[in-house]
Amino acid sequence: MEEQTLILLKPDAIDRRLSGSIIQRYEQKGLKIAAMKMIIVTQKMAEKHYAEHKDKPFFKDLVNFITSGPIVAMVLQGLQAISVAREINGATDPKEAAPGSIRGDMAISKQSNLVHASDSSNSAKREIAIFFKKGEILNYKLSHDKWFKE
Ligand code: 3AN
Repeated sequence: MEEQTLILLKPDAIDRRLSGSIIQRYEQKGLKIAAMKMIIVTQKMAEKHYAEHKDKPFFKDLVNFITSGPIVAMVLQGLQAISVAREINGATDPKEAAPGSIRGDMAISKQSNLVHASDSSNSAKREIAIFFKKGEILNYKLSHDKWFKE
């Protein structure tokens, strides 16, 4: 099934000049960029995005980190995009993330783990709406799309 998912390249990804290498991994797998922009996340957006973690001890650090510098937000689209993007990212704790995943290859700290990807279809809908207006998500075909079947 075609899905859309929200991806964030967190401030450490930009700071370490890794955005190109990270985006390449999603693209080369076969996910399509439906929307993309660079922004500085406001406190309000961060608290909304991480609402499910608001009672966790690391919530304040999480919000401080994601608002600490520019990020790249993207909507990626494709077959099973939600689970595929999370596989590409690797486990939340980069020390446990499989080699070959973004976190497995490029990160070591749980806080500074480079990327975010929505964890379910409900989260994807909710999170995409925090970062993008409807008109910013483009509906277009790539020449190979018609051959992409489950
Ligand atoms: P994921 O990003 O893999 O979906 P979540 O949703 O469990 O992980 O956690 C959201 C973010 O919170 C993670 N990306 C990570 O940066 C941070 N985080 C999760 N657990 C911890 C922790 N124990 N200590 C510090 N930061 C954490």
